[in-house]
Amino acid sequence: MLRYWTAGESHGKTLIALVDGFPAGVPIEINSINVELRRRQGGYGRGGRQRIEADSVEFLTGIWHDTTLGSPIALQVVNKDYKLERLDDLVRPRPGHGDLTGAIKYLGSVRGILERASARETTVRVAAGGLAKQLLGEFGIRAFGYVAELGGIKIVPQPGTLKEQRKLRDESEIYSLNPAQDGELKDLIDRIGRDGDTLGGIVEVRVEGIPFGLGTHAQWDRKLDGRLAQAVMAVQAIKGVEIGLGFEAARRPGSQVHDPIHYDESQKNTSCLGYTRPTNNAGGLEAGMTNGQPLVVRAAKKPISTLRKPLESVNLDTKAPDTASYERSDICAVPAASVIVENVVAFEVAAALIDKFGGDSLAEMKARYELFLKMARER
Ligand code: EPS
Repeated sequence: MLRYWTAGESHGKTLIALVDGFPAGVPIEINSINVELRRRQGGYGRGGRQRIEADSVEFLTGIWHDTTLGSPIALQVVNKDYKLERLDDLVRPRPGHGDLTGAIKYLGSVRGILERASARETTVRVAAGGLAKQLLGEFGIRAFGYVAELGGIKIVPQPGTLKEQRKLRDESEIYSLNPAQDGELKDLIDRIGRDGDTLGGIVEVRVEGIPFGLGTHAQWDRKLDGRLAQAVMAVQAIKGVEIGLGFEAARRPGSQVHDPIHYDESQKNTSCLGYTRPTNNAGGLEAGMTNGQPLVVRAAKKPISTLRKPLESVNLDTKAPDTASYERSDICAVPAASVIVENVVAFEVAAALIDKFGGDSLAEMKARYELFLKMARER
């Protein structure tokens, strides 16, 4: 069973993830995880914090000669902007952040809540996902995230192969599949920023090369769609998760939702095992199991809740009406969310892969994976 926990505060000394259940024998290439971390820091609309940080991961345990041992992997990303001891408390909670709810629930300070509720914590979720992606890569599985909509503007994706689309996304400062729309979106972010406001958006993640049969129909807490929804919904500021057509499926008759099943012998050696589908409205999941089609997950991110032109709030000490506190923040972190959601999805897919093919060593997993494909083709 692959799982992880994180620890750390936004302006504390460090951020930590403890990854448990990762198989032995997986070669780890640290640079590609650092590339992910730097991508998470970027994208148009970020604030001053990212000019201070230069995130890079350090593995503390579980890896020897750049290869996993099968023992727990502790990793950390150190905060350059460590100043927690010097920061004051906030008395005017920000609507939308955890300030009010957390201070009441824990009978304590707002600072003590916001430091942990902050999306800075996603740094180590991306590092854990980056680790998981190295396992997925051994099976030809690739996760790819991008921004699909920003501030209510739909981005028209440019078609292409995964490689071509990756290039497009990496050219876009919005991390979208249409860099030609960057200008319009950057103008919108600038205008909203000048107004002291913030913007949200929708990110999409596609996972290709995923085999049949990850997840299960048999029990609610092991259905892969349920696990993905929890992992993605638990990313800071995410308010909605869709798989495949998502909410749109509810608006159409069944004949325009379900993906017909065909068989094409020439595709027998691809992840669909020959069972082609002219559409992928199910987003690669039927009855909680992968169906050999690409997985498609979408997430809605609300705008950042720290507004330079603050909303109404109250002073927690006097209970008098006031405006919410403002601290340095981002105008838009939707591009970063596409990196974060890509990596949390990758982690859940890796966990499901281990559930199906065993998690002691990569060599055993590969042998069982090949055996399963052979048996499934003969089914
Ligand atoms: C965040 C507030 C800002 C963001 C932060 C999330 O941090 P700071 O208060 O240091 O300016 O930049 O996100 C990150 C630091 C990050 O690395 O993503 C918040 O309050 O949630």
